[in-house]
Amino acid sequence: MICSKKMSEKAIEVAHCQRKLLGKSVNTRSMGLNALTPWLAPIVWDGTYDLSILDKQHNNTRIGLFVFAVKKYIRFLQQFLESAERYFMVGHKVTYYVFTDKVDEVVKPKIADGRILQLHSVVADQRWQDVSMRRMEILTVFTKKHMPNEIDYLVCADVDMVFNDSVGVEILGDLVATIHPGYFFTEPQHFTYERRPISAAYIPDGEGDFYYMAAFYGGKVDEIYKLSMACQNGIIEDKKKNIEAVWQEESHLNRYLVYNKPTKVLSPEYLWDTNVPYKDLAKKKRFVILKKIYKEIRN
Ligand code: 4GW
Ligand code: MN
Repeated sequence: MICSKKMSEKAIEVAHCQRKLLGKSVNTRSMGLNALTPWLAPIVWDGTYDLSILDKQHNNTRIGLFVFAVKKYIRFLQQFLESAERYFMVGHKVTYYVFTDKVDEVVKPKIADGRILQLHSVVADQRWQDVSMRRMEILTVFTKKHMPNEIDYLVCADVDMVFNDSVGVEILGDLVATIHPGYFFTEPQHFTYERRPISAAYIPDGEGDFYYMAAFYGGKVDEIYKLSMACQNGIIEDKKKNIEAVWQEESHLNRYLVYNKPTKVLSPEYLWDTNVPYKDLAKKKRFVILKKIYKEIRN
């Protein structure tokens, strides 16, 4: 017992060193390779936690998975849900909150006991930027009205993704965000934050820790309420000025997270892009970005 515990500790150290070496070999920033942020939030990597302990702690936890599948993106939904049944919070109480303009066209997957699929109708905005940003508005409504009675934690995801390995309760925390796989080794001055002071999403040079991707984040329901309110208010302020942040709601999310530090950060294992050159960085590719053929998804 003692021996195997020692060995697993060693494995964490070795994996950590390997990541650090990889970072050095490409001569770039290595902050995200740590297992802790400078404000002492864990950065979740495979091997840094014991799921059997966490599963027991979350025995009664109810988890929501929020996703939009509007217009042509409905094509991704079936595979998304089927892969979530295989890998997302297996054994826990899960409610899927699916928003679509085509409720009748949804192919319902076989869902395990203790899991619920909620289908909700949402308007189909004309501009894709508005479809993507609409998610913040819907979040402000649902995290206030319905979700507080239904779930404890909410996880928000893009639909053009597939679960490819386990994603469990190790990702739960008050406020959780995932490092963008494309900006993993990037110095903060090169992050694609919104840099125009006129925008509500503005982040001045010298501020900010990570570039987070809006395709996977979550937290306690009341924390996501606060986050979505802040982002939605920023989006409205910008619209009044006839401007739009460079990466829409992702820019507002990043701004929020500079001043409201996440309590847990997910490594790129949780947002894996097969285009990323450092393949060895993540042993588990848990939630993978699908390659899109733009002429198939443009509305
Ligand atoms: C370009 O033609 C489009 S359409 C860009 C986004 C579109 C879109 C996005 C859409 O038509 N319907 C939709 O439901 N969405 C939702 O917004 C969906 O959940 C999607 O995953 C999310 C963000 O859009 P995206 O995945 O295309 O963004 P990136 O490229 O940053 O992953
Ligand atoms: Mn996406």
